[in-house]
Amino acid sequence: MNYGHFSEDGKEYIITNVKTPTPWINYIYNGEYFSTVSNNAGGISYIKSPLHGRITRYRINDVPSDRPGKYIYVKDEETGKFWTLSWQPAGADPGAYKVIHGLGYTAIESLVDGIHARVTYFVPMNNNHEVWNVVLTNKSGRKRRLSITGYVEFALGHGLIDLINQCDDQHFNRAYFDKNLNALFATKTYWVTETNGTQHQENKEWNQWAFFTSNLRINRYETLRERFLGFYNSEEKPVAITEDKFSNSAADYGNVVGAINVNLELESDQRENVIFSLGVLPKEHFDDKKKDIPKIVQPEYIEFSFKEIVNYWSEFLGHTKVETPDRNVNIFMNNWVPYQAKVAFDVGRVASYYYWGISRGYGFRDTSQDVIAVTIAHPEKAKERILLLSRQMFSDGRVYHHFYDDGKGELTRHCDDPGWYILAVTEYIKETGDYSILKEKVSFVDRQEGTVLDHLLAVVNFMKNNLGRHSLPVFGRGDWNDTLDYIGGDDGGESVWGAMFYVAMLNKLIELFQFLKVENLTEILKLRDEIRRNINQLCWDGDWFIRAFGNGGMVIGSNKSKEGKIFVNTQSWAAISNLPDKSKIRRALDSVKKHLDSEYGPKICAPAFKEIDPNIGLVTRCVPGKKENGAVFCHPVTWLIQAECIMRNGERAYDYFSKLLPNRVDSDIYQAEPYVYSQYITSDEHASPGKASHSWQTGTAAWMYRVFYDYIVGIRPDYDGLIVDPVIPTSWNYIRIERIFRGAKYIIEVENPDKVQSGISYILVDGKEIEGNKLPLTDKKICHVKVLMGKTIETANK
Ligand code: IFM
Repeated sequence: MNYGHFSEDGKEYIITNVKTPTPWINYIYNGEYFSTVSNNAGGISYIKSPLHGRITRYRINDVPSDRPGKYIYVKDEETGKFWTLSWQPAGADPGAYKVIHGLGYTAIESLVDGIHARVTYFVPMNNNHEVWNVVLTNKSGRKRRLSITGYVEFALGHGLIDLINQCDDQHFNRAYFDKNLNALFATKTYWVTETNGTQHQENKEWNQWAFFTSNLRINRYETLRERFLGFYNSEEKPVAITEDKFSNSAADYGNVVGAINVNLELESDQRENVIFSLGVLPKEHFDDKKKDIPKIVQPEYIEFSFKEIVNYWSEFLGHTKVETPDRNVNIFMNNWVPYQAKVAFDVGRVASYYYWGISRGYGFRDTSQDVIAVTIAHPEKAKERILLLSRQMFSDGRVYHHFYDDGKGELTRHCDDPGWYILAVTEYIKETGDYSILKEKVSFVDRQEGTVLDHLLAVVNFMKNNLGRHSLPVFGRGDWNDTLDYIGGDDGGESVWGAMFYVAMLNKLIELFQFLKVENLTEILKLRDEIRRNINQLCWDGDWFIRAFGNGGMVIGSNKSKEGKIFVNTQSWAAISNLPDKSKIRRALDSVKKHLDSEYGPKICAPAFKEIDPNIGLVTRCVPGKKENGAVFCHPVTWLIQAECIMRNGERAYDYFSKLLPNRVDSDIYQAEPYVYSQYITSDEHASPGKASHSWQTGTAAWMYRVFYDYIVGIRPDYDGLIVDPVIPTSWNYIRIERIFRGAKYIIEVENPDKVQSGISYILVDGKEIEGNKLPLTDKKICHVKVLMGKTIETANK
């Protein structure tokens, strides 16, 4: 069934059938204040951290799902009929609603009982609150008297404690209404700042006051959930609405809510603005700041802040633009993929409909990879994140596998984590030319002094000290694949992907050091060459590379294995790590096509594990066809696409790329949002193939963004210029790219009259032919580039 479509300009996804198979959400935030909003107005709000700064509740995995949220009830004072401005929880006919998810905002339109409404949810750039901007138009042909109620359920503080210790936590909740400020306030006089559930009772209070206000005079209010909903009721029929019962009293205990009620009369065809605003003020500045609350619900401010947020996204997205013959691709690559990548970076992958933001903090590996989503447009943010990552590293190169904003982290033994730091730093420098970051001082966890360069060298040291029997990386508690967590039992086997990854990251570091003419690279070169040699000599299985060595010579990912015979990552990274034997790489990638590709895209491994193997790990305990056990895991598909581009196979790269486009599969099968990538798509080894899950917070977006621009249209940064190296399907006769790089906008027009997949005949920069395929750095603001694809120049295969 069709639930929606992109707007003409691709900047909005318009949901025309709000009964979507799962909540289809969007993120509205300013970097400190975050809010998720689904097509039915469900979602959470938090300040800075979904764990420690939870403002509102969201009932996890409850029924009905996707509740509560940011609800607005409208009641006709004469007839008593009421409804919500989102279909859930108390909407009329779903056909009366339309949802527009935009870049930085969500709007819900409805026409119920002759009242047209458009409520736009967004978070202003510079104030920590969310706006629910309602425009109501009376289309009923008669005068109407309406009662309008905004409603939220508060959590107030630590999200996990709110779930597991509500019985005691509720004794610290307070809420009251301030008539002068026309605002309801709520807080908690107790705050747990430990990351996990704990018995430790801290001697402090939540550092925020939540507020909920409106631009119209609030006549009635409610502060307790049981009083608003009624005890055996839900948000569908709150007694406060059905029976017009608001207690207008404060709460000093219990499940605290914010329900604020305003009245509005509308003549026929009259249009009016009702603004609700939910936000927080730090307690430290509460007395000073609270007097400004009435200002942030004034229509002029709302209009100004909305423009600001729209401009923010347009500036971010303006750094890369593409026009290909495929409109759908253009929509994703100009808007939704970089948008998703930035959201994942900002949210730190911790909060979504699937991830509740209460269990794990930032992942070191995920966070490092997310850096590549922002180096182009917001390099200062990338740098900030690199420095944050640096502080999670020990002087021997080990890093916290995940960490929290309170400075706590967990040390695990994943073999890959520290290596991703090299990716983040080198990509940042390539993009910006900011070599000074290498000298930036930043402490290790266990040592005060250190520079970013010291951290990079510590990673090399970690790699050197983490080699096992075959001089390949000791697996530890996993590599990129978290579910290969018991390979080799507790001692850890060896990761072949990890070996390729080490080689790839060492290559990046060597490239940087050689560019900087650093002397004496012998040690690093020796380490890289040794691992590379071992991969070549020990890990080739005949048609592909094996995945791992376990205990007692056990091999994982071999043709001789009963299950999990072939894994995608050890084939794609053979290319990415630039192994010398190209025929093996070609053959390995052909094996992927043959054994892993499917209707829904290439699978992570096959056949999926059906028998539990405690010597391999969690992957074998997962149902076949889901997650790491043989699903189409989208993140590694981006590397496969990169690998095919490296091997000059534009057709195949594009085929994989197209298969993963989120709106390709019928939504009744796919179920997740069709405008963003999901972590995985259930594969044909499961009874419900094609079902996507864990949308939004996946590394797929950052990588797909970069692999598309860097390797398919092929414009990628290098230390001294911009490489031009498109690898495209033969059906693309033309591409136009705009790319901002080191202060200049490169407008690049690529023609492909001979229908080749790769190769360049000539490149003209501002009318002059250049040698090679690297656009030089320029002082100009705009640089016009013409590229004719063909077969003359041997393009740099980096
Ligand atoms: O690589 C991991 C990631 O860090 C978290 N999600 C699952 C991926 C694969 O196991």
